[in-house]
Amino acid sequence: MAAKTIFQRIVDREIPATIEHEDDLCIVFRDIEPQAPVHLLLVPKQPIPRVAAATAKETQVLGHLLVVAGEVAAKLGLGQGFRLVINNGPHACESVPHLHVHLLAGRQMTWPPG
Ligand code: DGP
Repeated sequence: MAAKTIFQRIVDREIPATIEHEDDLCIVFRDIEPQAPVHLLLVPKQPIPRVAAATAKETQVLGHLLVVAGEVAAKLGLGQGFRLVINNGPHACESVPHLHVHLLAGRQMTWPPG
C-alpha cells in the first residue's frame, strides 16, 4: 500500500492541524505556510493524487469542494473575495500528492499569478 500523504495523516488525526470544517467528504484546515492572512486547504478525505488523476467517479467530491469553499468563506466573513488555487504537477509547484484546493483571502490579490 502507498504511504499516507501528510494530508491523509491530518484526516486520520495522526498529526494536528487547525481545522475549520469537516464533513463526510472533506476536511478544511489552515495552511502551515500561509501566503495570505487567510490560507486554507480543502482536502478530500479520499486521497485523489491530483486533478490529472481524477476520474468521473470523483465528480461529486470535486464539486463538493467548491461548494464548501463558498460556505467556509461566508462563515469566515470573506465578503471582499477569495482566490481558489489547485496546483497540478511540477510546473504548478504541486508539493503534496493529495489533491487540495487552496483558499486565499484577506488581502488584495494580483493577476497574473506568479
Ligand atoms: P501545494 O504546493 O499546492 O502542493 O501545496 C501544499 C501546501 O501544503 C503548502 O502550501 C504547505 C501546506 N502544508 C504542507 N505540509 C503541511 C502540514 O503538515 N500541515 C499543514 N497545515 N499544511 C501543510
